[in-house]
Amino acid sequence: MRLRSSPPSPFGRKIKLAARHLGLFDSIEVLATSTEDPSDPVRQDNPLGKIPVLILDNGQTVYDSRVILETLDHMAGGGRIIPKDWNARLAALTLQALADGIMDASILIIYEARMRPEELRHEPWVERQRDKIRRGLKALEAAPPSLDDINVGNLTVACALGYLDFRKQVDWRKENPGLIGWLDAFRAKTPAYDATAPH
Ligand SMILES: N[C@@H](CCC(=O)N[C@@H](CS)C(=O)NCC(=O)O)C(=O)O
Repeated sequence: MRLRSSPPSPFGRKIKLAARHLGLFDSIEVLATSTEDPSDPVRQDNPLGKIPVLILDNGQTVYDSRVILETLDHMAGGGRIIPKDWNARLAALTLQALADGIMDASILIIYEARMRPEELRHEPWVERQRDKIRRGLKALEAAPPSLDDINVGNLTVACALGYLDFRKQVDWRKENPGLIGWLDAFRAKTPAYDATAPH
């Protein structure tokens, strides 16, 4: 299989982390991708021009990160990172949605600075995105996710915190110190976390 991604992408990291955790990473070739280059083939594989995209051995393209994680879980036998039990599944998928939302808001802050000319930047809109991140982190700090099993929920939370460490949209270590121990415990349990750090 081939994975279109880029080293800083937190959504791409979800896939690399899960693939390593599931023992599938050796069967994936990572293709360096630029979403900003109009000639990059990613736009043929995903009309939205977003990464990650997984290209299966039969040529089928799979996106977005949630669907790719579903695919990897299926390939690994099912029930490995997406619980089979309905209540546990709902909790893990909802947690993933929250952490994905934190990453979406974090990326929009970066794009505001990177894509928009300075005179068109709108600070209240950036602050609105920061508020989403802060509310999400507060909810996570109030009820840190279980680490009994690595699943799509807690691995996405770890990727979101890692992205904030990398780009520093908010200083979560200062504002949400209750999550520091949580991330340390996740890292200790999941060596693939450090191996997939953004750069
Ligand atoms: N919902 C998507 C979000 C993916 C996403 O936002 N990827 C970013 C890079 S981390 C991207 O491709 N941005 C380029 C663009 O929005 O044009 C997923 O879960 O895969």
